[in-house]
Amino acid sequence: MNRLKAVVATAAALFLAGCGSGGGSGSGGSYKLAFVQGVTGDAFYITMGCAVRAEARKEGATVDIQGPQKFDPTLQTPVLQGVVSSRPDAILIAPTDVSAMQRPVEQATKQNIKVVLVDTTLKDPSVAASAIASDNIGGGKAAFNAIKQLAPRGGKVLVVSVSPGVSTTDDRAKGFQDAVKTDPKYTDLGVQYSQNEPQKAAQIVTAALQKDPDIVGIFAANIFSAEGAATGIRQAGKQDQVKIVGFDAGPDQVKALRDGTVQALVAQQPGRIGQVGVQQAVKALKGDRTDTKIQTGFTIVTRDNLDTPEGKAALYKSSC
Ligand code: T6T
Repeated sequence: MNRLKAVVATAAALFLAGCGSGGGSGSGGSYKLAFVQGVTGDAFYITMGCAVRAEARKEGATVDIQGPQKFDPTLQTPVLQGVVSSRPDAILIAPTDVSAMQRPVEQATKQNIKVVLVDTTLKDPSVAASAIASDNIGGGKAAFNAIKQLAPRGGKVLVVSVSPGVSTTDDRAKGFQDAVKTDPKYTDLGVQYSQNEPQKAAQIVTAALQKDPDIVGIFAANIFSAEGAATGIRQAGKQDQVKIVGFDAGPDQVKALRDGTVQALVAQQPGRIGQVGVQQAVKALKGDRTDTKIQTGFTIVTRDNLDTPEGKAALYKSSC
C-alpha cells in the first residue's frame, strides 16, 4: 500500500476557445443563480453545493439548489423546467445524460438564461458558457494503476458504473478499460451498470463473483456503485481477494476504506468545480470572456494518506 502514493493530478485547466456574451437580468451583485444537481443526497453534489453557495455569497448573488431524487433525466428534466420558470439569470447543471438533457438545457438558454455545465456534460456542450469537469479519463486510468499495485500478479477486473450516457462515468470506464488493454496480465470483464442503485451494484458484484470467482479487482465508478460493490464483496467474504478502487470520497466510502473493504478512492474536487462554475456564470452574465472547457484534478486517497492534511482536504462533506 505504501507504493500507492497520493497523487494530486494537476488541476490543469484547459482553456479551449473562450466565449462570452452579455446579458442576465441581474446587475453587479444581484444575480440570481440556480444549481441543478445530478441527484439529491449525494455527497459529491452536496460538497459542490456548499462551494456554490460560498462563491455566490462572495459575488453577492443568490443561489437556489435543487435536484432529482434519482440520477435520471426523466426526473431531472421537470426539476430543470421548474428552475427555468423561476427565471434565474444563470443555471449551473450536472446533466444526467448526454443526449436526453440536451434539449431541456437548450430550452433554458432560449429563455436568455446562461448555462454552465458542472461535472457532467452534454453531447453538444456549445450551448453552455462553460463546462467544468474532472479529468475523468485520467481518473479511470489512475484507478487501474491503483489496482495494479494492489493486485500485481494480474487477473480479472470488472467495472461497475452508473448508466450508459453519463459523460463522467463513461469516461472513467473508458480510461480504466483503455489502461487494462495495455497490460496483458489483466483480463477485462467489461462494464456493468448499477443505475446508481447501491443494491443493484451489490447484486452485480455477487453475480459476477459467481461467474468468475477469481476476480482480483473492481473499479466502482462513483459513490453509489462503490457503496454497493463494497457490500457485495463483504457479503461474499472476499475482502482479502478482491481489491476495490472507487471513484469519489463520500463519508460511506471513507468508512469502507477504514474498514478495509475498499482499498483506494479517486477523490474529485467538487468544491473547486462549484466555485469555478459560479465564477464562469458571473463572467458570462457580465459579458466577460468565459472558458469553454475547464478540467479539474483528483487525489488518490488510501489508508496511508487518509489522515494527512492532503487526504483530509480531499474528502467530501455530507452537509455544509
Ligand atoms: O461521481 C460523482 C459525479 O462526478 C458523477 O457524475 C455522478 O456520481 C457522483 O455524483 C457520485 O455519486
